[in-house]
Amino acid sequence: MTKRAPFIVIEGLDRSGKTTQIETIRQRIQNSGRDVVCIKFPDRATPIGQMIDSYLRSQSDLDDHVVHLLFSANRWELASTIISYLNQGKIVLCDRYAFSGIAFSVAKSLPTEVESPPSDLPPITLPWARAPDASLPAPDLTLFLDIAPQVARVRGGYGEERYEKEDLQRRVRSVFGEIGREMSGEDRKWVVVDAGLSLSAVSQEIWGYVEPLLDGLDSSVGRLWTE
Ligand code: DGP
Repeated sequence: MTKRAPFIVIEGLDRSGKTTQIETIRQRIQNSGRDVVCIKFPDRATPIGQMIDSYLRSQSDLDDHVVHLLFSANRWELASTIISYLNQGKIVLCDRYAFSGIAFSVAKSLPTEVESPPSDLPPITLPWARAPDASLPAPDLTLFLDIAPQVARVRGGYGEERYEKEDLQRRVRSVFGEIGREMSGEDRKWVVVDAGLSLSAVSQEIWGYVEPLLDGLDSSVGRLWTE
């Protein structure tokens, strides 16, 4: 049986250096002679992605539950493409995935220092947030680039988008921590990388996790949260 390629996800807070690291890994994989495809979520090019883009740039307002389902639908739009790349032997490097979906949506429902107006709708909990993404293609490795929000802010400042605020990023980080505790196990499919280190130290550490997967896997692509 021919092997399939690995599915590798990079997660992290805004300004954690994901984009730079993904480009470095992409080049190293390519230099090793393998095929690699980069995917980024949200994919703002699809019709659903355009709704998300307008929301993120505060050009439209949507209920948090609706936004959550749009982000999930955006991932489902590309689910079969991801599986087909992997089966063709193309390594998929993915910038954000379902874990960002959970982290950002649950974080918005956590209590804040400033009291928010009461809502008729229930807060978004972890099990509720996970449900629409269950059965999506499961990554073989997720690298979480961890950085303290105050360090990320100093690095280059947050931009103009809706979620780029230190207080929210702090809550997002704590939900990522919870997801990480659930996901970490013997299989090393979830790895926390200290993104506060130098670019070269971070990319060297990442490469140590990526390299063993490059020759492919015998198993078929897994499904998220089905066991
Ligand atoms: P990026 O293009 O990586 O800067 O992501 C845009 C913003 O969208 C960023 O603040 C993180 C947020 N985000 C990414 N994925 C999701 C998701 O699935 N759900 C929610 N609510 N936010 C997300």
